[in-house]
Amino acid sequence: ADDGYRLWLKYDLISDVAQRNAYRQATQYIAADGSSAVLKTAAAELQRGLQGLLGQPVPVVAKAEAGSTKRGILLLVSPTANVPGSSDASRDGYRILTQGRNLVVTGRSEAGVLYGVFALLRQLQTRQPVANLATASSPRIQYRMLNHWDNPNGTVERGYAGSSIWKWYELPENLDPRYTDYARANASIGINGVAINNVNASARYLTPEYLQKVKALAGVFRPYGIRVYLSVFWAAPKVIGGLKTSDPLDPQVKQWWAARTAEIYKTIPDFGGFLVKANSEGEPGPQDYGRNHADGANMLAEALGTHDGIVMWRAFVYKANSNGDRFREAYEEFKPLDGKFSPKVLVQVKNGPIDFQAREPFHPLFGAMPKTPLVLEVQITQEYLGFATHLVYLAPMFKECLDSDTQTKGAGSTVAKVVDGTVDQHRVSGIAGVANIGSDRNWTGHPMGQANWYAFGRLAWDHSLTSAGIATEWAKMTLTNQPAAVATIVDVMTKSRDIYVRYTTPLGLHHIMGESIHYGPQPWLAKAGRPDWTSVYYHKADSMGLGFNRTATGSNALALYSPGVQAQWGDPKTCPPNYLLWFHHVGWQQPLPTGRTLWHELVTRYYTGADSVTWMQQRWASVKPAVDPALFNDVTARLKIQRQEALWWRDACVLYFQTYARQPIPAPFTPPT
Ligand code: GCW
Repeated sequence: ADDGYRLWLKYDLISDVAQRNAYRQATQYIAADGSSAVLKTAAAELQRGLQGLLGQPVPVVAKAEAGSTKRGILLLVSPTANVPGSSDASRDGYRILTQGRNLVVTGRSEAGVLYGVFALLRQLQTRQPVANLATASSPRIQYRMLNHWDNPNGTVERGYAGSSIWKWYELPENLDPRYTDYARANASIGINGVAINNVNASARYLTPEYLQKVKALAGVFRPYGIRVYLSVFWAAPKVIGGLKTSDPLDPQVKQWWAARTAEIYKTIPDFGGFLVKANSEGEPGPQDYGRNHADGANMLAEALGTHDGIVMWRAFVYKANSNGDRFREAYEEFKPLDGKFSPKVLVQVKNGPIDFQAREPFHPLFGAMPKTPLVLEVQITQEYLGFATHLVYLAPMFKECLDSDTQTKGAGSTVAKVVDGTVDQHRVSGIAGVANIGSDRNWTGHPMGQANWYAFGRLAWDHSLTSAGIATEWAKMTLTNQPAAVATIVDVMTKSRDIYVRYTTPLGLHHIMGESIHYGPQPWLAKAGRPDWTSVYYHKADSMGLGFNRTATGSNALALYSPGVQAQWGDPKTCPPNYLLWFHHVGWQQPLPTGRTLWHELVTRYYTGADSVTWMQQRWASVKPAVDPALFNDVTARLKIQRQEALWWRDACVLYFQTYARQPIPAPFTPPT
């Protein structure tokens, strides 16, 4: 039985003999010209993949054999390799082409060749031809990051797949082989940086003891083209440095960080840099000393000095006891700082303005800070999307944000193009995904959650890929190559996110989930640690209607967007129904573009959403003969829970909102008496 450990890098023997033979003929040896660690990794991975897929050993040699009649794969690093693009990111690009009897995999860097090797293996894994191959690709984004929210004690904040995979108490002596498999998986999808610890950070990672552990991990990742980053605790100078302050403008504090950074680079010469959550949700930060985010970020940038490292400063902030609209807060704190950040600083912005909800409009900071490179942060772990229990394929959600048109530099200034730097001509660009990885044997708890890790990497590389295309690749590599089953699985996957939204938060409802655990429905939550942690703050249900008025007659958060976006979303008649209650308080009897009243539409979505889970169960049942039995049973069982919980969400929300709407549940959803 398949335990899911190998992810999408299965390399099982191709059963179709004709196909296998065709591949075998084209891959008789590997020539790796060079001795760098990354190139060696590339050759070894190719050898391993071919051995598995084709069932025969493939030798690795140093040079193509002149005059040989064999057909080989040549791995070639060349500064002039003809890969698309000329940006820094394109250093990671690759080209695969047929040259005479050989296949050449080339890139301007070793990492480029490594990515080319994985692309070539993917051709075989998805049963694409390799004869006359001519394909090339470069990443559009330079820093393609996973963020782990892992703690020193082995827990994972918002992690649903077991504990942390980092065994701090065994490091640096013991290197769990899993670290290597983790690096392989990341490299296979182009991820080149990992922040290994929680943004609610412990200062401990900056101690000499922990730096040795981090160094050991960095050593495992380096041959895979992956650099290590650390989340830092702002008050570290006080907590572990013995200073009286952590004021970024204090000379001693500056000196402390500079010394720490020098020590880090002595230990880890290719250290990637710092990720910072400051003055957010109780974390300390420069504002504690009357300084702003730029003061803090620039001080760290200065500490990095001439080292090739960056600061990713998070914009996920909202003030305690805010009486305004939390939607506006990051914008209000950060927009005035545009132009004030050092060139080594990137500001990391969540996809939406609140907090990783199942559907959010794009964050208004995208396009609003033209002088600052913005990193897009998305959440791969399903904090608000059913943990590791609900099947929700996230590529459509990531794409929805990436494809949103900010219109800040005319039509087509999409979030993707803001982030990849093309809209505002930035040299550096980044994207980060909060990992869903844990110690579970299959890494992600839900077997289908692997697809979200995979899809994040693929979109970080190329945001123009389609959700269905990525799902197809993943399903073939991970589950089955049987065409009808692949089509069914891809259909279920691509519809799953919309289905989840329908049975939990349709029409732009948001933040009505269970208190603090963030699981299940709790729309009635009226009292919590802060008003903007309640549900009623967000849905504003009353006898008149439902939804948060963010137009000029309300919080006016809409004014943060460009005029074109405001015009469309500001009018409930033209606002897409999916965002309606994000921006409008709509009367229960108000007719929507769908032809139904708000109440009727709301109920319709909750019911059809929950029923669609039954559809998912049926579709999944039909692929039984095509997928591994253990994996099939696992997904089947989780779908059963998902159906039960969809009913829980539906009934909780419909009955709660009914107490305000005071309307009967419309046919055909009327429960039998
Ligand atoms: O979504 C929220 C989570 C917090 C998290 C925070 C953040 C790391 O509930 O657990 O803290 O976002 O992104 O900083």
